[in-house]
Amino acid sequence: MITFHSEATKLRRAKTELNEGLLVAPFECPERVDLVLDRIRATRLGEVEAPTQYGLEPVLAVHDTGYVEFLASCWEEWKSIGMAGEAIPNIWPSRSMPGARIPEHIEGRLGYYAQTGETSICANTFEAADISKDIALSALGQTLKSGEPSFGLCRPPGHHASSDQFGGYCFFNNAAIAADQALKHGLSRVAVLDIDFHHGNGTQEIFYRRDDVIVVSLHGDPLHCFPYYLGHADETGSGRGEGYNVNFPMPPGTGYGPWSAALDEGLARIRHSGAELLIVSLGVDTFEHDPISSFKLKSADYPDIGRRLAALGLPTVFLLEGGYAVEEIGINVVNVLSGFEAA
Ligand code: SP5
Ligand code: ZN
Repeated sequence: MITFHSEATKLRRAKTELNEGLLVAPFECPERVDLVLDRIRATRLGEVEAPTQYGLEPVLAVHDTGYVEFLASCWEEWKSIGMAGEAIPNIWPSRSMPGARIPEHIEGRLGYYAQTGETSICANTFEAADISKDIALSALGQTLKSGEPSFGLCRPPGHHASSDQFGGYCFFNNAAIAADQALKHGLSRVAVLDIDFHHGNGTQEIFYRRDDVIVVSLHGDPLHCFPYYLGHADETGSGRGEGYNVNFPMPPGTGYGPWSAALDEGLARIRHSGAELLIVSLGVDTFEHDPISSFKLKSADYPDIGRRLAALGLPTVFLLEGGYAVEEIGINVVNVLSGFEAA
């Protein structure tokens, strides 16, 4: 399987994440990329190629223009007024002050375009997000051309990013951008299967009213798990999108037995949807020792995930999302990919 990778994803090197009331070193760090890449090379999974540049048009097809302009200029503006640390949002248009107008001050704009407070914007955040989406589109291009599976070693991840908000370490929604471009290349239906521990709220929001992309997500129950406010089973899509959003929330502590049963149900939904391409939002923060998540999957479970995905028989693009348990992230990601190839 060909992997698409760029060292430029490591240009974003945030120093701070708000976690448990403290500013800590971010879980979503550049070293994650090296751990996955090292394992790809050690196992000889396949070639590693540089991405092609696709520009901003595919981004603007799923994200709001004001949001993209904000991401492009946020860090320079934040610095220019002498802010001491990284750009960390601390106020939002919340339920009691929904405020339709976009503020001019960068602090107000930062909150307007933010979902969450743990993710800071620092130097090269926009550049890394831009490369991450190029990696996703390069993987898509390869799979559309060859019919063979491909892997985009995306960083930063994408699935929490909605049409006009960043959060959960995500800025551009790589899977959504790829799904949308696949349709523009002539496919009539695409499936996004999100197996990251966290609900893919951004992907859900982007496609909620559409029937050309079926979005299936397996995740920690939002009553107990980040992102808390979206991802329930009764969110099934709206308008012509009704029936094309499928959520499988599961309680903290869920192990591979019930998780893989939900996976099979999700795969059946994708099969019946008539999707012609599968995009997998591949997070491995379902791992038992992940530092911020609470499922109990073991490294030995991941090849079986790959085998089950392969049984769908669709052209498949894997895009990296979360997974934070250092060492094992490489093993678990490559276990999925090699399980897929061995099937
Ligand atoms: C792409 C992705 O996986 N993003 C996840 C972002 C989650 N960020 C906030 C997590 C808060 C978890 N708090 C639980 C603390 C357990 N010690
Ligand atoms: Zn996650």
